[in-house]
Amino acid sequence: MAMWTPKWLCVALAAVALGACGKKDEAAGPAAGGGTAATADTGTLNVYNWSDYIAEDIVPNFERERGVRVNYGVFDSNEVLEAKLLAGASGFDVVVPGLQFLGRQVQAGVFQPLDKARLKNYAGLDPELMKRIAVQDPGNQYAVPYLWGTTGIGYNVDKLTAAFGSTDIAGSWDLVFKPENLSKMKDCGVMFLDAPSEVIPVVLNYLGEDPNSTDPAVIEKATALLKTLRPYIQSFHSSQYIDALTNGSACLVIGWSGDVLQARDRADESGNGVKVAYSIPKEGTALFFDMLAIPKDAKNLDNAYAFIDYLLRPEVAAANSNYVSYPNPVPASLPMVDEAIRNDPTIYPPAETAAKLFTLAILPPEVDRHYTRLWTELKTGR
Ligand code: N2P
Repeated sequence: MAMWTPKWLCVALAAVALGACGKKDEAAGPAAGGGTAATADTGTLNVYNWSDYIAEDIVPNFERERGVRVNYGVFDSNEVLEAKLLAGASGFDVVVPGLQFLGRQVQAGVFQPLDKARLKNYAGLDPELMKRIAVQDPGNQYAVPYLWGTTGIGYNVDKLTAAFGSTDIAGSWDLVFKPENLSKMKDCGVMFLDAPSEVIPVVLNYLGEDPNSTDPAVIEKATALLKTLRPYIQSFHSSQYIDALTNGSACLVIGWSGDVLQARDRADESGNGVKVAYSIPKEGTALFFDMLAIPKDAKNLDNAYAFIDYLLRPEVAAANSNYVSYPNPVPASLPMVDEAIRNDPTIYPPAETAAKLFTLAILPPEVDRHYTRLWTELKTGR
């Protein structure tokens, strides 16, 4: 099997669990039993996934092949998904939390263990990646990876050049986190992800702190900095920035890699002359893994497994990566992934960039509450 998982992934995940890389996965046990009882699927499947996160023909193709109707809902934040899952009876059969959120939701009893015997494409998942993911989902019991990526800077090439003479400054978080720089972009539209769970760690990392610190005094250093930037931030939103970058109504965002690249592609295709680019700043940033999981009370288990298995087919995974510009976890898909994507260092970061990427840790509830309070204060300008 072609090994595509770069060594740096080990470095990134080792940041949250030292020693996990390169060792036998001691936490891995036998495949978890997900219950083999017959299910009474209703001929439907209820999927709740991130917006702008699937190639447009995947769901219709699956519906045709399987003869089911898919109710496909979208969200744009882990926080929103988590609120629904923790409230219970979500009605979803397949959901896609970020790994660190999944870890906490597993502890809260939200998911059923996956019966890997029902996923014939499970063996095609990259074993190195799975070992690394097992740091937060021991034994890979509850989820399989869907897609992954980074949190970085999206920008309008011409507006940035007009303000700074070149786009070089996009190589550093200084562009966003120094008020004197951000203020120069205010008039053309600055948007931040509405995701405290990612933006706060990214700021802490920029400040030279542990991005996963649980120390309230350390965490408040990040929000103190963010408050100095607040006058220059037009809005906080985790999906509208794609359109805003595309049509030129935003010129600088903290956003997710594939989303910014989709904006770039949409602008190119529209011929509107807007040039969008994405940067992974040199100080490093967060690496995320979004995970496919089945809630405990899912009603359409057979369809849920069939859908997850479908997504793991190499040709489907490749089509997905080609469309959304996020890497997938199926090595056999790689030859079918467009060269422009495979060779894009902002999608598949080279080792020196990757060494600076960090993984987000599972936050204890009290830290999460602190994040939420600080974030509300920031957004409301208190
Ligand atoms: C898709 C964003 C998914 C990446 N629009 C964040 N987990």
